[in-house]
Amino acid sequence: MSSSASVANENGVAVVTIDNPPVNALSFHVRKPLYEALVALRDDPAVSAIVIACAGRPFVAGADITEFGKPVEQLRAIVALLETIAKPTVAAIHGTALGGGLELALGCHFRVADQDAKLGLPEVKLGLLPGGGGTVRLPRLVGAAKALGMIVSGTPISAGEAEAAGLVDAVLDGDLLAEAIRFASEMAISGGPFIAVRDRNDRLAETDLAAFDVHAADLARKARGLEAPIACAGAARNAITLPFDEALAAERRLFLKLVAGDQSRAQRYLFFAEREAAKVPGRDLHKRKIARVGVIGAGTMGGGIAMAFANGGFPVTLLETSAEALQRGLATIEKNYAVSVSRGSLSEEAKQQRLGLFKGSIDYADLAECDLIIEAVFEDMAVKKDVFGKLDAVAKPGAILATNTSYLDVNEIAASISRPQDMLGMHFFSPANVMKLLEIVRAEKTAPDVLATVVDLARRIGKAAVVVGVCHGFVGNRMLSARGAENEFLLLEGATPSKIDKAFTDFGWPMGPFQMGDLAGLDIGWRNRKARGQTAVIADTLCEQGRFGQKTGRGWYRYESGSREPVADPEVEALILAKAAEQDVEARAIGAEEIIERTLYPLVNEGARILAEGIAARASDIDVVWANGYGFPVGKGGPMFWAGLDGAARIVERLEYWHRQTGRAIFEPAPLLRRFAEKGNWEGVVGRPA
Ligand code: 3H9
Repeated sequence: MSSSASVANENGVAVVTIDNPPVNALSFHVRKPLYEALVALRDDPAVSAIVIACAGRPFVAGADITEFGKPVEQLRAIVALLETIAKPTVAAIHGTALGGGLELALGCHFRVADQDAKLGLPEVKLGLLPGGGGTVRLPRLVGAAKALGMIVSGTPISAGEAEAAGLVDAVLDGDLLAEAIRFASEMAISGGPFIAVRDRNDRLAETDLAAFDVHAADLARKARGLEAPIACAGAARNAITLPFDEALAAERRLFLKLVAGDQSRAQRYLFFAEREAAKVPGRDLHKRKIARVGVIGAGTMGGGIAMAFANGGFPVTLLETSAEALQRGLATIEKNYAVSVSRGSLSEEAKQQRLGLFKGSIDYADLAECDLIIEAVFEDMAVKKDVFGKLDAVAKPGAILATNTSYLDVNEIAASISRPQDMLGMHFFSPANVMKLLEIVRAEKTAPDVLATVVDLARRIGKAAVVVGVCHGFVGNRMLSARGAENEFLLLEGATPSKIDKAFTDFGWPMGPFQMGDLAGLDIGWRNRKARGQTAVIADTLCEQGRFGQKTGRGWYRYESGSREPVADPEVEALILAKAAEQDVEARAIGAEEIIERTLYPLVNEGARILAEGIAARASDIDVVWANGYGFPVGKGGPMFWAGLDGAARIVERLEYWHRQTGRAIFEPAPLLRRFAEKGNWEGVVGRPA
């Protein structure tokens, strides 16, 4: 018997244990012995019941994602085999049962779980649908509506919720395996009947198909060009309308189509890219202990950062300059948690628990007990240096000091304190308690163990962390500038904000640059431009007119009172025409393709420069930044992955074309991009970091 799937006999109950670290993925070397073991146990008269359990941290976390593209048929065969077994079969679930792992459990007659278990079908996040029968079996247990929500969102549910929905038969206290064996033994003694999930049709019969279709259509609208959510909904519908075997065959066809497609390839790439980004030099070093976190500034950013840590279970000291500002900040935090409670995403108990982790202060001395202190004060070098001077005086030796800056030179701040080795940048994205991206800015003198500690900590609070070097705007905002550099020219030449935004949403972005500008506030960019001595003829005029975006009800668009829906504004269009006339620019029709070429190709180009400079260690790190912080469509993998899909040679050719047309440096192809075009992939061009 293979060590990856072993069998023990406990008084007639066979226990099959899958042991395939780190997450018990159903790799080929697990599937084969598992199948063989189940055949033997089915035919063994000495076995009265079978428990499937897992060693290590989770139950099975799914099919082995690295094996896609190779035959995966056996998982379906294992589940089908389970359904031919006449004796009771029980899945004992601890940790997570995800994807193919939950599908394996759905092949069993019963599922028992410990209190902390989570169950889900996250395949949609990999651009797939559950391909091991999940779309056909889950609705039979939890009902079509609940299954649709789980399959299309990919979000796992807790053991308690699974029990209430009928997915789990019992949530067990104590030693899960011992209790699962007892459960299986009792079932064997009861004599059954043991009905396979495929034969349980009562929940399906209750389905309101019209309501299902309304819900599915709503989900399809939100899919923004992604194929997987639509395929997921279609497969769940088949479970209601088709006989079991036909629905199963349709699921298989859909799975094979998706797994061979570019979108799933991109999303699987991003899955591994996020994990790769955490692999930084020094990651095996001893990490500094972080028991309490300090946050300076209780405004939108500081409050969000403090919540992100409290959500991860860390006690937080929140510092402000006055009792009033502190009270305001704490009240906002409480209000934010209350909104989560009212939406049902947080329990009242959890809210109280999180609020209990906050300690407010207006005295820097209180930060002395913190192991990590993050300042989130006004974005101004002198103000930041002043804060760090005070921190330097009170922080305990070895405490990590971080600045949450979007643009400022972290080396310069580090040079102003006595312990630059303990300092780095932590660039959170607003709202910091929601947005997944965290750019961790490594300064010249940041100690390797400080970097490793913060990367590890970031994962513990659920962030997608990417280490970046010091430059203006780091990876994300620097590339964002490149993306927006042509916006004003496009407008002057005849495009409108709505037209450009539509080209972006058609591409798969959640919103275009003008809508995003209105949401973020146009005054931020204006202030930034003024500080750098730059101008933008149209955007500057809008700001001079007090049009700062949604917050003033007018920006690139108009907003009806209380609405966030952008409405094209003839005043803005007139302003654009007037500015074009002033500059003698003749309007012409500008198509979506040109818009993409002049905005997204410079984005890729800047990414190549960033790679060449070592500001990002890998092309995939850049993609993690863009997919998690800026809404780059995940089905295209991020700008650098997309450059490969769209053809780097073509991008270089078009950049050269626009360079010839405009003479603008933004279009001059980066040498690394040219090499990528020749070699065909970034790995061959930049290699992997040390
Ligand atoms: C599926 O099941 C399809 C079926 O429906 C149909 C088939 C016919 N495969 O995330 P972590 C690696 S699709 C291979 O850092 P955590 C991961 O890369 C699958 N490798 O740990 C990492 O490697 P490394 C549906 C996998 O504790 C290491 O394990 N299932 C897989 O933070 C540790 O991972 C999913 O989508 C895998 N399935 O989180 C679940 N999963 O150390 C995907 C992980 O070299 N997995 N690895 O960097 C997860 O969501 C998280 O890994 C999990 C643990 C929550 C399980």
